[in-house]
Amino acid sequence: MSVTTSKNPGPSARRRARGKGQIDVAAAGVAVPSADSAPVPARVAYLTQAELAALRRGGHSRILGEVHFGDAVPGATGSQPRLAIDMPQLGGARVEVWLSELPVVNATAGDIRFAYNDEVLFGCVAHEIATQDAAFETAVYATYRDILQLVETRGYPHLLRVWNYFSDINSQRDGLDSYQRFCRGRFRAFEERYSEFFSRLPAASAVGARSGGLRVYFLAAKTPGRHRENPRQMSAYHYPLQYGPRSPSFARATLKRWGGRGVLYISGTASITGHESRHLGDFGAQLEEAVRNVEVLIQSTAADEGVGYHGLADLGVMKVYLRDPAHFGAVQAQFEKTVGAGVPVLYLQGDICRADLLVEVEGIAEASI
Ligand code: 3EB
Repeated sequence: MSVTTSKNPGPSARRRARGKGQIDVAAAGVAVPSADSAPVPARVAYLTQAELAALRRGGHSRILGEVHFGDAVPGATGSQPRLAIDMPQLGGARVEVWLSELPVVNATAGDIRFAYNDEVLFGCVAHEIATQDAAFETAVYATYRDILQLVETRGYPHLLRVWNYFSDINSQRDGLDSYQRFCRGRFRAFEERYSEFFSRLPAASAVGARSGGLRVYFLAAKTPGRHRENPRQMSAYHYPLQYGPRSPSFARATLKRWGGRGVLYISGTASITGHESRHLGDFGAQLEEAVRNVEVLIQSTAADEGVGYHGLADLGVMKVYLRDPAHFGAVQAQFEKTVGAGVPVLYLQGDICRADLLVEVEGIAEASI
């Protein structure tokens, strides 16, 4: 069995030529990284259930974590980081699997399950809580406080990337929606822990799930990355008050150099320029704007940080979030035309955190330094 993170080579010869991010899953269930991937300690593969089962049967000890998106997602058992998120997958059924090239140790701390190798710590947490009342803010605060405490005490104090999923993200109660409550709780935890607040905020996504309270998973490292902003967008942590009493605490991307490779963890990116949502009601134009934002983020990182990115062709894996599943066919066709058909994508049905947005994209780009 051979699984690569770039199946169905797309139009990009560059993407094909590099074989970037390829992971061969041998019949024995051992991940054999390609030569140029050797220094990167954690990579994402989107695997079928059968591929994942084969990995597990082979006694694969280098799984950092699994994220299961979909209807019939399994509950978490054992100490392995395994998260179930109630977001339908459109046009496929893959598991997001975080693979390590180094030996992995599993552990838990309170309700956080985590796994770590010599370079990174991957963790996840699920809280079955109502997201529409004031207590949600406190639960988010406590979750982030626990995560920050964990990564610091374990020696992986640098958060690179965080994913947040919760139900009723656009539902208003007492003048605040759940996303705004989320932002307040997260802000408080970061503010309490980080003295140089803005400069330490990691890349992130925050997207609505159908049910299930709060789900958070994260990647942290022993050594720092470089948090990046997008020249086309106002920093989210500087958004004006109209979007909520506390601004969203995240960077547009985080660049991490692993050996000779530059890995860019790109935050959830929507049709926002400056601080305003653009192309209301037009999912095609929103997708185009969001992809343009990603492209500029990659290119500006290349210019400022001296990493050999060219643009969209450097994307290794992506997620596309759609509010309305009826848009899937058209979104997929447009995505494959602009970004390419070769990049593995999870298409997920979920509510974008601003009620006026229809699509959001995120991904991981990789190139040699
Ligand atoms: C935006 O740019 C769109 O609150 O963690 C994107 C990525 C968005 C992350 C977050 C929110 C978050 O404001 C929304």
